[in-house]
Amino acid sequence: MSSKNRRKWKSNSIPQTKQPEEILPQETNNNFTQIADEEESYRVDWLGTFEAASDLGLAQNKDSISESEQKKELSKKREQQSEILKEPDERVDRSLRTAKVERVTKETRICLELNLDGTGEAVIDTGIGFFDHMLYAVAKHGFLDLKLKVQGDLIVDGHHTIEDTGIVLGQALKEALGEKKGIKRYGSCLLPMDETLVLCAVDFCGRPYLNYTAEFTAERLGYMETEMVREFFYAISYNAGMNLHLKVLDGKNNHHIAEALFKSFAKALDEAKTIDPRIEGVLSTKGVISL
Ligand SMILES: [Mn+2]
Repeated sequence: MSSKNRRKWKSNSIPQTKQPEEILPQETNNNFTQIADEEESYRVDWLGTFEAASDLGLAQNKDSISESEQKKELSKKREQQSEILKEPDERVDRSLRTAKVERVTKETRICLELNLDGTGEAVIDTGIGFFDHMLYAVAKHGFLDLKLKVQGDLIVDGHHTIEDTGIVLGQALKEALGEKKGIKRYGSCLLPMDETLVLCAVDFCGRPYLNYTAEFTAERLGYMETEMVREFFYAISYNAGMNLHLKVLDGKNNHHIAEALFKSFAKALDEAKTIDPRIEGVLSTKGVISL
């Protein structure tokens, strides 16, 4: 667009001083004769651009044979690359990063099997429906294979069942991660769920820490007390030896808030546990992440 036309365009796009009826043409037919010279040159300017574009299209058609050959070559290369990526990395043996933890107390009896390099396949039965719903979300979005059976003293309440499940899942995470060689170590996620927005950041640094900011207006969700969400994450962070930050930035619906907390945790966890082939040994200037 020429500078003259740009000025014209600019002045036309600020119509505050004119009433709509003054701007709109009285007739809707394409009466070009009513258009001022300046407007005409503007149209011609753009027509020229369209012509140039179609010329380009014709030129591309002339080279269509070599272009299709190029495309073929590119898709062949991509295929080769995906074959290479299918080859198992020696550090990502999918049967290696697993753990099985059994824990029996007078309050709970827990059996948990975990595979960090899973597909999200899970069989979960804690006796608390809403808690199961949350843990299925963690397995799915964290790409964890999880088998979990909990028999807790639900006759008292859900406290021991949820807290002890957090302890066992934390222990399993720690065991499955082992020396943490090659893992990204840090992970974070900003997870939306309708009106709710939750931030989660984790570091598998070996040091336990929980920073949790969430408020619920409901006392319970199904048979799960909302105050137990914090207890669960506290137990995980202390038993896995991880920094865990969870912050509800926005939210109204209690179900959304809880679910977004668990899902953001799953996503952050998935990132942190992922093996990055660029990392030799552990990702730490100390050369070791405390266990
Ligand atoms: Mn839900």
